[in-house]
Amino acid sequence: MRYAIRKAVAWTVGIFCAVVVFPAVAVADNPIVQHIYTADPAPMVHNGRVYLYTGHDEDGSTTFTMKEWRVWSSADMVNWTDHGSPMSLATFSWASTNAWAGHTIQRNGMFYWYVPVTNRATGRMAIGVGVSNSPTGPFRDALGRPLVENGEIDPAAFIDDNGQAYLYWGNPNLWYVRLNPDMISYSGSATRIPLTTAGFGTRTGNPSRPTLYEEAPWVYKRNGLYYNVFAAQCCSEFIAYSTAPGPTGPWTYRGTVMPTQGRSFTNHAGIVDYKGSSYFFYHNGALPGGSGYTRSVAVEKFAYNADGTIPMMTMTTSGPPPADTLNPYARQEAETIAWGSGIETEPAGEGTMNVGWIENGDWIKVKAVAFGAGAKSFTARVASGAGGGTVELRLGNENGSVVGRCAVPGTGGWQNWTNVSCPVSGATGTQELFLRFTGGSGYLLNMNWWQFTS
Ligand code: FUB
Repeated sequence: MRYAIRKAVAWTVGIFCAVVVFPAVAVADNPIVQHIYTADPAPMVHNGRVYLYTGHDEDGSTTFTMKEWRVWSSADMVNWTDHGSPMSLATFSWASTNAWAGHTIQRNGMFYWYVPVTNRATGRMAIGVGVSNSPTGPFRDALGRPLVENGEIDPAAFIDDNGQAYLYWGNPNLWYVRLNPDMISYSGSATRIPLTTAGFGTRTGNPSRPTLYEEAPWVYKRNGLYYNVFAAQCCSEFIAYSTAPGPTGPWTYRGTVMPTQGRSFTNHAGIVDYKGSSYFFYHNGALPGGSGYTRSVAVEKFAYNADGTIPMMTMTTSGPPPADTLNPYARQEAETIAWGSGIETEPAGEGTMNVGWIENGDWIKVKAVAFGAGAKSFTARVASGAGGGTVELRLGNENGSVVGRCAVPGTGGWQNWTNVSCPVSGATGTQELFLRFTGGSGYLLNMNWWQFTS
């Protein structure tokens, strides 16, 4: 996957150079993550950050091979921090396979992550719930058994203004239960939402499924109106939505949010408001090797129409503009990335994640870096079980002007961390910063975090 992505980036740059004759080109920022395949986005805003919960399509997956879930976060919608995998099939002792599309919600300082998995004992899909006191986990199995089980998938939780919480899920049906305030039990029984064509649109050519509703409900409330954004029709899916005056309906079909597009035959929606704008998350097969089973999460910024309807959106490779700037004078995780070429990540021995498997020519782009009057020096937390290398600090693109060069020595181990520093000159204003790694052959170094001084 690393080789393929690096080749694709080189191809992109080559094409741009040929067409617009610019020597330097900023690559696209969708999909959000480049070093692994991600699917089934579930964004959540908490304490000024967007947390993004995703599935993980394994490299080479040909049939939804998914073993873990992943967490990412951002303060600006363009640079995303990799928080690794705080929940996997192993979290649920009763689950066997299929770490599919989940949803995380916060209540009373706790975070509840509802996920569909196969129940080993029954062989059916069931909904489990992970719980943590942190949005980035680790999550533990709240119940030691499924919360609900009826062979259907794709849970989405919603807490109404009066405190009543609901869990929606389903394919081929659409179900809900009323969750209790503890969020891990419910009152009453699972109720089926009537799938009428007035409520969910008309599907042709499939008499057993007369409405467009397929799976992946995403339910929220805005200005007193309840929205259910869902994956429609199969296959390929598109994203559609319905609205209702209450959390359980009656629903009215409102049309398409995102038409069928891209190389994935599924799609999966998540919507949040953040720093004054609205954002629509989805997935496609946009990375090299991408397909319906090797998907990638992407995001678009949008504005509701004045009447509350959602405008139709198409997939872009550019993604949204930065919602904020990034402060280079605060410590930044190396795994906070707008676009990574050739790199991978792993849990760092001293905490958080680190960037690793760095080879000559690999690079990381960080967007909207607010240097202001100018940076004077750069410090990075690095390790190398080989001979080390150089971190080049470039502006604008990976071949852009060099404002600093930091030599990294061998440290005797890939998790033997040390700080290296170097002077910086010419880094002013708000820039796209590229950390470009150079050196000999093989893996050069790992990086845990970096920070400039002014
Ligand atoms: O990722 C596995 C399944 O594909 C999800 O549960 C569905 O929503 C579809 O995206």
